[in-house]
Amino acid sequence: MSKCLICSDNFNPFVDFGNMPIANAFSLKEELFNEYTFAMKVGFCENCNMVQLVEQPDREKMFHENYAFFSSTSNYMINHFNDFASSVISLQNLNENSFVLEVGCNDGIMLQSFLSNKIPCLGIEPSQNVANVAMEKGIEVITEFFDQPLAQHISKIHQKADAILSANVMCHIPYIHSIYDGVKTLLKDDGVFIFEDPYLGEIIEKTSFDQIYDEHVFLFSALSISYLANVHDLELVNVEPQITHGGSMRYTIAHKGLKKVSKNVNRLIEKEKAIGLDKKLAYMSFTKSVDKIKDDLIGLLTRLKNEGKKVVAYGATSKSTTVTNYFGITPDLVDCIYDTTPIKQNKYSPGAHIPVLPYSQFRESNPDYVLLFAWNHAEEIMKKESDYMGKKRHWITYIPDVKVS
Ligand code: JHZ
Ligand code: SAH
Repeated sequence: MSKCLICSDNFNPFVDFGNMPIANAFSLKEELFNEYTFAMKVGFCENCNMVQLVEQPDREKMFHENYAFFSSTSNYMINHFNDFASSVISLQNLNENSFVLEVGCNDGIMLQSFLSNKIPCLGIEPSQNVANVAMEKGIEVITEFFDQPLAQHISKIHQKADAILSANVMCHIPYIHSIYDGVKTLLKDDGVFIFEDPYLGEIIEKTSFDQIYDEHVFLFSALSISYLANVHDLELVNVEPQITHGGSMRYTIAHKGLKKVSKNVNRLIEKEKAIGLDKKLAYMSFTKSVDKIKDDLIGLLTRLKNEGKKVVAYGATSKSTTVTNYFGITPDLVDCIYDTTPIKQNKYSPGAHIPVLPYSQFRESNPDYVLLFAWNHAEEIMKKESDYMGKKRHWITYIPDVKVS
């Protein structure tokens, strides 16, 4: 039995992925024999409906001065965050007297839009290397982990916030109660806390099991977020689905009773109950679907190897750490992974030890098949590579099921 991080109730895990390394710990050859691993199991709390990792590595093992994920590697995501910022500017009528805080601003992909609109803003980003990129853009950044004590400190040196924003960060934080206490402290009476994360409903529907890795402590739904907000005298007032990261949800939270609650909130909660996200059963069949993808993908890769085909992968994503380690995909089946991120290149993927090579070498490698680990960016990537792939090279995707195209 494990204790729920939200309500302290007991729960049992519904899936066990075995021992997993840190998803973004790309290693040099000499570091390969000293890899940290943790037991990756996921459970569902029947009391508060939160889906969560049973065990999490310490935050310093994941977020530090060599953090490997830089947000601005996708042009689509740059536009997405520019649109996100514009929607907040009009929702809250922001101007040069306002104040915006972003938790986990990474390389400044979203705050750069506030900066160019001359709206005062502050980023909180504990990973020094990505924070440096944001600071080089002229953005003010505190390079610490956000929590209640830091919120208290910020409230002494800044006015309260008209908007507290966050993308793909809230689901990374096991000490989430401290974050919500911090939000309660820092948010103006008419302020909004808006965040987005991969959405549980989409993960179950698409069997996108690879959204589960060390950094993703929680898989949120409207059910679990409304419970959490309520505990902190806050309220879920809007929900807006996003297509990013394979299907995300943007949640808007305000002080309880101070803003009108959109009809979308209840509609989504009812839909979640209708598809059974509040019952154990949905999670049991999810595990079976994951194992079907495993059998199909390993079967395909093994057949291609026996036929002497060259298979490479595209995008050394965090998600691929779960895929390669749970499925047992080694350099035997996939030669290497091409990626545009310099800090990942000429290193080995966590656990599976597949070489990660610079994207600039992708085309000369002349593969027969390309396994798309960055499937969430499929539209952007397939468009970019369509001339090169032509008719004689094929993409392999595996969410929601294994497909060759
Ligand atoms: P991508 C990360 O997940 C980690 P990951 C984190 N936990 C999270 O929640 C989300 O981001 C937000 C490369 N690439 O976005 C760049 C190309 O090579 O799916 C990246 O290494 N060529 C914070 O790691 C990777 O693929 C391209 O054209 O699963 C994409 O990683 C493009 C578009 C990307 O996130
Ligand atoms: N918002 C960006 C970055 C997501 S990566 C995007 O959507 O692309 C997740 C980021 O959260 C990392 O840069 C990590 O350093 C940061 N992070 C993790 N814990 C945090 C905390 N407690 N406070 C602030 N940032 C945190």
